[in-house]
Amino acid sequence: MRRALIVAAALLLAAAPARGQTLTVQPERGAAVRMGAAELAALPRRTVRGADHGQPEAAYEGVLLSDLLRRAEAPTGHALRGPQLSLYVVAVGADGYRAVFALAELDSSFTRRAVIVADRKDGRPLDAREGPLRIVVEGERRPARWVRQLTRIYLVRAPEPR
Ligand SMILES: Nc1nc2c(c(=O)[nH]1)N[C@H]1C(S)=C(S)[C@@H](COP(=O)(O)O)O[C@H]1N2
Ligand SMILES: [Mo]
Repeated sequence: MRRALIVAAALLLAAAPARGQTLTVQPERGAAVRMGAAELAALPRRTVRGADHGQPEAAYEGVLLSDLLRRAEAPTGHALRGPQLSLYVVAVGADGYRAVFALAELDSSFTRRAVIVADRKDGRPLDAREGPLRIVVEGERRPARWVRQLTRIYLVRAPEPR
């Protein structure tokens, strides 16, 4: 019995993807979409230069957050209009840290500034404190929304004011 339990636990661990390699994207409605290394690898790459607190400027590389959201049915480009402008995104780190972006802030039809989910810094994978995934915002003066150890993305609709 005990042996069977140990074997079962070992099998479960072996089947689990490497921790942190998956990102959960929760659409406004419906089931969450899990994105692993394969899904990320299929998207176009972008590089954003920026500096963390007291650090020299670095080249962060990854995929556009809006490309991930599009895969979770978020409206982009021409479809991001009217009532859809009340949508916002909550980026969550493994420690529960959260930062909010309006969906329009992430869309290349609204802004020139790329917001990426980075997996590399100066050509190397992000270290365990920063990654494996981190939000990086082009042109942002402070890195406070650069969520480290990014695990979840929520798409949320702002409530109607009362
Ligand atoms: N997951 C997570 N990401 C985070 C934070 C955090 O506490 N947890 N702090 C933010 C803030 S306030 C800053 S300034 C930058 C750099 O934080 P650091 O100096 O702790 O690396 O990361 C941002 N991303
Ligand atoms: Mo900060």
